[in-house]
Amino acid sequence: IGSTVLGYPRIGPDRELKRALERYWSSRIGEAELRAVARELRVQTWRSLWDAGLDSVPGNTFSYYDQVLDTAVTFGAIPPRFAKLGLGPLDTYFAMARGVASEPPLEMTKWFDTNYHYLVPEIGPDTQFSLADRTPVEQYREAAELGVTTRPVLVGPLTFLLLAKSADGTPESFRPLDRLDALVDAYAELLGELHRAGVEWVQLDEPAFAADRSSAELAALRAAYQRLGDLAERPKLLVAGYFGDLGEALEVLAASPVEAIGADLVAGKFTVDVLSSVRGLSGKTLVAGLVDGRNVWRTDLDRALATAATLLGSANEVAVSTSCSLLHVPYDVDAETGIDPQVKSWLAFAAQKVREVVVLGRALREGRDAVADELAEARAAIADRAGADRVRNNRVRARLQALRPEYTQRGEYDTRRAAQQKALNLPPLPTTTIGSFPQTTDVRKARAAVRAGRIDQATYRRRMQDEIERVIRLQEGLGLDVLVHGEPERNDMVQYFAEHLDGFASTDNAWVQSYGSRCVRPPILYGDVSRPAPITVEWASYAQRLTEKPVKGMLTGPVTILAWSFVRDDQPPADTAKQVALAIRDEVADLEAAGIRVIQVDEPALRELLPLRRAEHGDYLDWAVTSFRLATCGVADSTQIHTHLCYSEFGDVINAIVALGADVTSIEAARSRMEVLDDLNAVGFGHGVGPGVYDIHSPRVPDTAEVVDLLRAALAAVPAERLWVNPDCGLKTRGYAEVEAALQNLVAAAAELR
Ligand code: THG
Ligand code: ZN
Repeated sequence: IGSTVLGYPRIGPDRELKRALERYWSSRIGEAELRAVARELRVQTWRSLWDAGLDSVPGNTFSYYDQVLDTAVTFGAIPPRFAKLGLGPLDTYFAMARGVASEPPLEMTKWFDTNYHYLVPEIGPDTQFSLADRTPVEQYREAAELGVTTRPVLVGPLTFLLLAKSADGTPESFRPLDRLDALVDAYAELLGELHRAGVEWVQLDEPAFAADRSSAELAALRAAYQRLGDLAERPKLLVAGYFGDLGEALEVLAASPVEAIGADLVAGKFTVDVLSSVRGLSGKTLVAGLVDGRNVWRTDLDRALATAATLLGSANEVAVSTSCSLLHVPYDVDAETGIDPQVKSWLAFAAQKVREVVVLGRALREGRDAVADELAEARAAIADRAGADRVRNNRVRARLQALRPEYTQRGEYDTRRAAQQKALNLPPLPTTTIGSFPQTTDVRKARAAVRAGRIDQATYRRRMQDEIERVIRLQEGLGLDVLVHGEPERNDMVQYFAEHLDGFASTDNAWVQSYGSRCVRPPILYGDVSRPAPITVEWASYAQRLTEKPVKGMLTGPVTILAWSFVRDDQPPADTAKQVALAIRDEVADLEAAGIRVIQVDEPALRELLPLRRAEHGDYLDWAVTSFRLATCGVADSTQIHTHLCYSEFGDVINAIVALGADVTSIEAARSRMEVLDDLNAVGFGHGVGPGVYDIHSPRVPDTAEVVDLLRAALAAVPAERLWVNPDCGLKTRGYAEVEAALQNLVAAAAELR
């Protein structure tokens, strides 16, 4: 295999695929035009990987929406509710991804602990697996015609079934994994066709084994790869497990007939140490994931080579690769013109990482002298970063050293409650919103104009103030109790803070696919974090001056800021989180001093960063909770701290939610009929709670009776003194018409129950 990468971005260096998809969905272009854009992106990717000098180029890495959905379609796992629509193949595919008027889409959820989201296959006892689509074979041929030999990449059968859910109406005891034999038959058929098409290597991705797995699941892994390995006519198999240590699965794979194993040596902290003692590996190729596929830093090539050297005896061949697919990083550092040149020189995006892999491969094969210049350049960049002034801020470090236990302690909840009630004088069942109001075209235009220098700061400030005033008057008119300023000045809840904190760099073109056609531009957290000046105080106090009602200050929490950024790899994330927490703590203190009596610190990503291995949960939750408390515990008893969490399935973090200690926690609950309240009760949660009473992810307006109904359900679990009334998330992506109607009904429902 030599040198390779496990996968590549596909949205396009300029988000060409995003634009083509959105034009296709709105009928502005036809299928042929969309397919032409897709083909051009594939051709570009193959050419650039081939020209860069990779020994093995991954194939089938393109997807119109999602690779898990592709796998479902390849093997015919199309739920009957989509098959019966009678659409062509491409529109059936998009119906599964996005839904149609009559059918909701497949559920979407996070791809392991990344910021990518996949579509959850629905598998039942009757799902008929077959080789229903031959895209992997066709794309192999397409690349071959251009003179590029590719290694088709597929989601492996175990990971596919472990990520799937049971189709509605299947027996309680049914698990998608029960269908492994039937699915493996279909994989066997595909491997046969690929072999006949001339494919030498196929890559099967099994990241599901970087998480804790039962012995039954490990046995299933063994059986499946024995079965595929025993096929008489097949390509050679590379099984790649990434996002952590494979643990026992590594031994299972090493004992199987597959020819190569991909191991993540970046996220897999123990893998290097165990590789030499794994039996069965000596006859195989080890695809060593030495270049971080999930972060944006240049690789320390000397260290990577030293690691590779220790592996040489453990396998028949040591190939060099990325730790995982490069899907999770942006395309090209060279597309950034706004980043400080010094910081820029420390970065490697997908294109640069491909070159690093090639250099490592040549160093291993031809010796270091063959790539002496490249190694020297990398060494200089690594040294420059390690010694750079801009990375270290001694004041921040001293502050972190001097943390005392009382920084994360507050008064007793009952005392706080009484003080807050006195300060705020809220009615029972207080009503509020999560923070953001719809972003109008005017607001977006004003933000773009000030960035481009077309309007000056004073004009921009007046436009934002007008918008804030409009939103405050709207909330007063609706009769809400705790108001918000609406966040017109913010693009994204993480990007906004990153732009105002030292230690972060913002990018212009560094887009990463989040799901389907949607992308994010994570900021780059490169140095010690500090807050040069107050960030939100001006907006919040302007809003507060407009009204007698309390206005809630709105901040993003340290864990979420880390989760949605590229973070530094030169210190533990716990230290980085605490630095961010101190910056937020200062902002909280300034808001309080400016007369803001309710402050919300959002942590929608608390669940997202949870490690894949249970053994690591404790450590993570410990620093996550400490960081949140560090940010929020510096206030008087009379200041009310809120937090917002975006999901309702938080079984693994429920104790941490209690430990955050916020006075009021708003959570998603409408879709689960308030069941989360019972879960919170079960762990002794006794603070204020605002279970979302309507789902903002849909344009539907709930009527008053429906909200009353949900609130009655909530009152069965939570006493009226602790219950808040709010939607289940921010309103940024909605339109004013539906938001006004929904909030009117929400306020009416609270009034009725009062
Ligand atoms: N902010 C950040 N990261 C996130 C989320 C966020 N990661 C997880 C989750 N939320 C992902 N969800 C979305 C939802 C919408 C979009 C992206 C991720 C989206 N993006 C615009 C697009 O692709 O057109 C671009 C937005 C922009 O211009 O900045 O709609 O909330 N940081
Ligand atoms: Zn939310």
